[in-house]
Amino acid sequence: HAPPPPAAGKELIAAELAAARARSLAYTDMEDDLLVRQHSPLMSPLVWDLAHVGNYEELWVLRAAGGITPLRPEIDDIYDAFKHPRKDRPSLPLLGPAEARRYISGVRGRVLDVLDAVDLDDPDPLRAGGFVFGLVVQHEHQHDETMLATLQLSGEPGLIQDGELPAGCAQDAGETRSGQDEVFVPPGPFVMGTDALPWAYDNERPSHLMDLPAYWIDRWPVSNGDYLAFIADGGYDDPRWWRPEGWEWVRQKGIHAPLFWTRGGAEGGAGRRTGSHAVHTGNGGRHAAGGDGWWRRRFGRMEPVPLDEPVQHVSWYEADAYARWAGKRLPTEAEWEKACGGRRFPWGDADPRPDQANLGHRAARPAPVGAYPAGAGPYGAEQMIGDVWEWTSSWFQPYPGFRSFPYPEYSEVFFGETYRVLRGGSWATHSAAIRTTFRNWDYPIRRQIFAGFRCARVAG
Ligand code: AVJ
Ligand code: FE
Repeated sequence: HAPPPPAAGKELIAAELAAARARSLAYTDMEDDLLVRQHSPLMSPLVWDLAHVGNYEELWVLRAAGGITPLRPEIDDIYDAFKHPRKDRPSLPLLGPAEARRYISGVRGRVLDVLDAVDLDDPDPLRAGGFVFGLVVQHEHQHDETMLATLQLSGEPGLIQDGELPAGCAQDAGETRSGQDEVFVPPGPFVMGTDALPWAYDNERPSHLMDLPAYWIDRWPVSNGDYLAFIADGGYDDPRWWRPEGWEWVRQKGIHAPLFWTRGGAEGGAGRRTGSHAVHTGNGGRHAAGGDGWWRRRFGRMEPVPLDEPVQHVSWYEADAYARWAGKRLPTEAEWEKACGGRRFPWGDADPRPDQANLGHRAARPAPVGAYPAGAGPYGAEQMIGDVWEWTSSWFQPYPGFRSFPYPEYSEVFFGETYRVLRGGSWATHSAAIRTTFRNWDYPIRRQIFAGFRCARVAG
């Protein structure tokens, strides 16, 4: 198995804490009304996420690791995700935006004092290798990605900066890939999960041997162009491709395309339906090949669907149906992980370079399919990390020998046949919160997350 990267030093930890906080503050730099409003019953008001990340730091770094007397124990209940479902959070006595910012910055000052004083070689598992700091850094980035999904759902324009993909992104503008290429993964065992990565979550442990038969896996995520072929072929109207419960769901909800897509162009239904929120823009000519009559709303702006991007905002049911239509199936999470070669990242253990993966919200969208040949894994699969989360066929279940740490509500209470596993991170995922062993999960009907998929099939 790959050697562990050196345990994070204090300067690196402080820089990661600062980067996560800069991001949370940037995503909440808007009028109070937009922060306290609930944009969707699926999501918290943004001001809940903001204070929740501070409360989580207070619980884990200050109280659990630092032994510090509680600062604001009376607000613990409000920010306990298990006590109040998201739809109920607007009616809680939440800290207002200014108070939330003051609270989290006060907590953060003390967190830096704990970091100063801590011994990173302390065998206590909360402190060893800076685990508890990794816990809160990753937690904040996960909530930052959730905040982005909330802002995308809101339809509000002008709140999210749309940067350019870096020059390292290899695909020339306008080139469109059609169809799918596959890579072969030979039979044999591989080490799934990790014991070595210091910031890995309990659900990634322990590492264990998995022996898989040979299989093919798509070289790239399924693109919008690929997905349009499924739509054009009547994929949403043919029960042959769907799980019974998925079929019932698309019928009942009238679903016929990914979330945020609409047919009929700038003057069509989309603009009217989103009312004053819709601002029709071009996209710098980059997506001249896009459209096919389909438009999408992205952070409050309408644009033609770019055919060359990985499809996103599809549910597990849609991914599963597409795969069956294509004569394939979704990969298991073991197949997905083995295709990355048993390393921290598909290319090795080094941090992602800008020419290897689209991570960390450089641009507010996935990069075109084929943009990252330098990020390929040992079997040739590309864009495993970044761009879009990838649905797998697997339920979120514990690995053999799983032990809950540091608390059962991170992973353990979600195990079972309720949530499907997603892998690889999206354009909105920070590099500190992703690796080939990282496991995300959600309900199979969820579409607001930045999720797409690739297909696989058995060899022979
Ligand atoms: C791992 C993304 C499913 O957001 O529900 C945040 C992460 N856990 N706070 C979620 C999480 C506690 C979790 N996911
Ligand atoms: Fe949380």
